[in-house]
Amino acid sequence: MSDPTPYDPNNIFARILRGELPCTKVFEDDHVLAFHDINPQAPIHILVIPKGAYISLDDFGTRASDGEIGALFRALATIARRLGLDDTGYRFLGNHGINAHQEVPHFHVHLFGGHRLGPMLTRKPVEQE
Ligand code: DGP
Repeated sequence: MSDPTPYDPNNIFARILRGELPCTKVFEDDHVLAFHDINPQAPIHILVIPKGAYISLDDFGTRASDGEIGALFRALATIARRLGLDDTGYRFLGNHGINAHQEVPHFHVHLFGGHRLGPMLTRKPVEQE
């Protein structure tokens, strides 16, 4: 499913990018900003976002330049290494749309680490969905 609505320039991450809201920054380059999640779900929980206005991976993967896409993946690996997670292991995850419960409509990748992360997904019977 494509992103149904236009990019909202007043979403929380857009406001963080403009410096209107604070964040605890861990990484920044020309294309990427990364900061601690406000509600961490692991000892280390970082949000890695493009500086461009993209709603989700669907939008990013369609419209972003190769440079922006490459920068995001390189930043993920760089941040994980800087935080020492390359030794102990980590997980990166992105949500798109309703089924994945995406809350903030600016594309972001979650980076989790710092302890054993458990199974990738909780299994649930189809009839409960
Ligand atoms: P998602 O469900 O994938 O859209 O995740 C959104 C994440 O954003 C969620 O883990 C909480 C985080 N978050 C929401 N508001 C803020 C904020 O103002 N600051 C920071 N640092 N994180 C936020």
